[in-house]
Amino acid sequence: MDAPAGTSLGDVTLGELRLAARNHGMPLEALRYAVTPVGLHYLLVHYDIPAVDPQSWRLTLGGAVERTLSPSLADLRAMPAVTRPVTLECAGNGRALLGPRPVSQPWLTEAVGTGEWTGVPLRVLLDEAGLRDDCVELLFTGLDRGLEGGVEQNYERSLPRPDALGDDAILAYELNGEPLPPQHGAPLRLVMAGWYGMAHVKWLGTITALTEPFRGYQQEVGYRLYDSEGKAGARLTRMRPRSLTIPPGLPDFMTRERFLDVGPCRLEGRAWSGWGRVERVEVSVDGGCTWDDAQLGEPVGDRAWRGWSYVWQAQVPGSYVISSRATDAAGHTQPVEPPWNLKGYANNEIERVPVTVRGGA
Ligand SMILES: Nc1nc2c(c(=O)[nH]1)N[C@H]1C(S)=C(S)[C@@H](COP(=O)(O)O)O[C@H]1N2
Ligand SMILES: [Mo]
Repeated sequence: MDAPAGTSLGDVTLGELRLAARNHGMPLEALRYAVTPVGLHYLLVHYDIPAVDPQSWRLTLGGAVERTLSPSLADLRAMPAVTRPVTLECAGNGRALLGPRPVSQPWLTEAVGTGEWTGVPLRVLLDEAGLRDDCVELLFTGLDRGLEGGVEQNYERSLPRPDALGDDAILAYELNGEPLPPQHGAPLRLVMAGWYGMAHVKWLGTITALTEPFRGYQQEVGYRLYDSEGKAGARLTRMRPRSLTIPPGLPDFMTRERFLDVGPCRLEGRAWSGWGRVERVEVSVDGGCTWDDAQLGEPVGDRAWRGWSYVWQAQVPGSYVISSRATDAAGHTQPVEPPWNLKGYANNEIERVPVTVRGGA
């Protein structure tokens, strides 16, 4: 079979390994924490972490506004603040499970985490600057710079005006009660609760009110679902539903296969969706042939994951595949067959956790 350009049917390449060694996932056992400890939160950095001096740093908010603003970090900290637990997932999560494999950061399923973000609602700052009537989008430009697809660029993305003015947009300067660490966007990042990771621009330098839609790389080329002819289609916005299980039992060092003993096994996990509250999680222990409802916990927040649990009576030694499947309030659920697309985005296929149940002592 011929794989499309930019994909691979073989082993992970050195280029993918280089990215994977820089950008780590959340070890899935960390699903046990309602709020992910900072060092366990997944990490994705397109270029380099920029050197930013928080003392001299200022945010510039300009373009189609009545007043250009350039607040310091102290100015922003003096403004009204909100704190919100938000589940963040990379749009490329699940990419390496696709065949052929789109060659980029080779995520399996662990590009997720839930942070407690503190900052100024973006609307507060936009109101202070006064958006002109002809402003249609807000552009968020990071201080990090690199080359991608042959284009030298700062990482930057825009939001439509109504989304930027909504409750989900926060200019965050703290994560889990501490100043942002360098890798997560210090001193200031955008948090766009419910949206895939690419929208949450880190290391903010400028915000520009635009009178025309932004046509830069991360909007036009990146973060779109490509059709079979390789034409860029829909832009990615909110996260599709996904449920993951805390890996049960003991892992094998190299294969990561799980080993359990015969008897009751309490399965636990967390599920989220950017389209609404998770209303249902089902569990299967036979590779998706039969499903049972899990018990749901309270969501950690209105834009954060929700815990679930299920007691499995593992009575017969042998091989099993554990799966869980989330359904959200909007009726979206998870597919068995991954929705293949050229850049490997939004693959929320149902997880498969192979386990071996061992008999007697
Ligand atoms: N400035 C900047 N912002 C960025 C990125 C980046 O490379 N540069 N990566 C984006 C992507 S693709 C993701 S998934 C999230 C990751 O956020 P985290 O590293 O804090 O988990 O940040 C987004 N914001
Ligand atoms: Mo991402």
